[in-house]
Amino acid sequence: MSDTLPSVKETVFQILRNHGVDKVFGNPGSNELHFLRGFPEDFEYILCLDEGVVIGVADGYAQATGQPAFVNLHSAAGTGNAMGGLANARNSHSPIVVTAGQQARTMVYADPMLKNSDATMLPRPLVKDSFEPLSHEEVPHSINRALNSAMAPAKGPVYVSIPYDDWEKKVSENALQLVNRRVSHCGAPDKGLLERVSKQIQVAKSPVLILGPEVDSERCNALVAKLAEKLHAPAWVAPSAPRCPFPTGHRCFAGILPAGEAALCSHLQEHDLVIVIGGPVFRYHQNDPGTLIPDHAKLIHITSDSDEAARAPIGEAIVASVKSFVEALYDSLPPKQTECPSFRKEVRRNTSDDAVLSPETVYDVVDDLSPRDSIYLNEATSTLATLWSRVTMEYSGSYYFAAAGGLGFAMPAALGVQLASPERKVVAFIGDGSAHYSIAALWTAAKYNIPVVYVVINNKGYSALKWFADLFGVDDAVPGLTIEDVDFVKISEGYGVKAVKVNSVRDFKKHYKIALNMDRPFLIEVIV
Ligand code: TZD
Repeated sequence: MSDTLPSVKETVFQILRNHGVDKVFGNPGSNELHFLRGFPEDFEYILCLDEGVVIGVADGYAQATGQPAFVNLHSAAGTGNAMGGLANARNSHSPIVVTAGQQARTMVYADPMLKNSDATMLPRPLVKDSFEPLSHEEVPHSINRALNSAMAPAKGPVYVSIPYDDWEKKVSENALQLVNRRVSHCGAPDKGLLERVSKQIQVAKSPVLILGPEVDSERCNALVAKLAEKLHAPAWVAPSAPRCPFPTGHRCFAGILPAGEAALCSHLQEHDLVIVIGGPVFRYHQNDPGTLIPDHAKLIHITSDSDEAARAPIGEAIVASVKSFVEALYDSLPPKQTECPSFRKEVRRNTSDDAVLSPETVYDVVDDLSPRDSIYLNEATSTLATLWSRVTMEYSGSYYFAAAGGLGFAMPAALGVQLASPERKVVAFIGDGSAHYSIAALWTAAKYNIPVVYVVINNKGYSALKWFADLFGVDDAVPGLTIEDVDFVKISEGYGVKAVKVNSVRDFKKHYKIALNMDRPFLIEVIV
């Protein structure tokens, strides 16, 4: 019987097929070659030249599809290089299964080269869970468990370390049960709870919505826009936003909240009820001590993340499927008889050919020229607020930003997002500082011909840190904030991605138009 049983590897690929996985994002080493031998034809291996790039591409892919991305890294060293990316993936609730090759079971006693010591400890606390199977029999179980755990709310990365002499061994008959398992998640809102929350909202004089990334990952953007309209409530994007949960051209769009206690609270003064949907309460960045919400206001928090609910410092939290709960809530609310006011703030624009080339003009030109369903990633860190106030994002999955603030996300993640959404144009804004953390993503863009438009906004240094230095009142003689003499056109072309440098609005318009119509990656270095 055992002759007819499949190997660990065959069983694992069957489990992956059952979960809709058909890509492996990786960077190989000696511990992974047994896994890669005889790589199945219905899978694609996407080679990235650095593990930070691997995780970034997988993160973009997992977020844009909402499905698991499968990663294969090299032992402890590869995992180490991936840690910054894992911090982002954990915070963006990206369902990634990260596997890493372990040395052979028969040799680990000798502490050989490329042994991953304490493998399950290494990626913690940046993964939801981590396993190292105790026998080859347990490998398919661990992969199945990792896939299901990564997809369980709140989603997130899970790590599995696999000794390389396990792959060709036979599994037992019981392991075959794993290849067509399915785990589904659902939850109907509790009627009594819904009625109570609905009443609380109906008696509020001036409710306000604050929307987090889960609204976008659950594709509820249009639903929360209808909710804002029904409530006549302004809709703010929660601070430190990794995604765009609300159509920015909508009349209820109020903007993005600042990431400090006092500054955030100052925008809520007129409101007696704060409704936070699909995100933490709140993800601050600047240390700006103050009251959390106005004294006269109450807070209701709707999230699928029980940990997010547990650690919130204020208000009533409801742990539920955001989509089901908000749908039911919307239906429970009566319509108003008057017209919904507008909360949008218009900005002044000048995109004439001879205007000053600045982040503002770059985003205005981009907004004028890009297809309405374009997808943006931003890692030109001093321009985050500028993008939010100037670029229209109407659809779900229109924006991605490093959820833990770890640079090196956007350049590779743009590739994963583009692989997941070939029908939409993906544009990544990268600062001349951020570009270096995952620059090798350009090779993967060229190799697999992934037609992302990279716009490198070159202001010769770390502008966002200069802003922080001002905020902290630290001496402006802080070292290490300036970068000069880097030529991104040469670097990009060295990796195989055509590139151009522009110094004027006229040239930016010309090349951006060309880039939008290209079917291969392109990089525009904008000198501001
Ligand atoms: N290292 C990593 C991995 N993540 C970080 N967030 C930082 C360092 C610190 N950092 C920031 O938070 S913003 C920033 C740094 C170095 C400056 C990025 O410069 P840029 O963009 O050129 O990309 P701006 O627009 O000039 O700020």
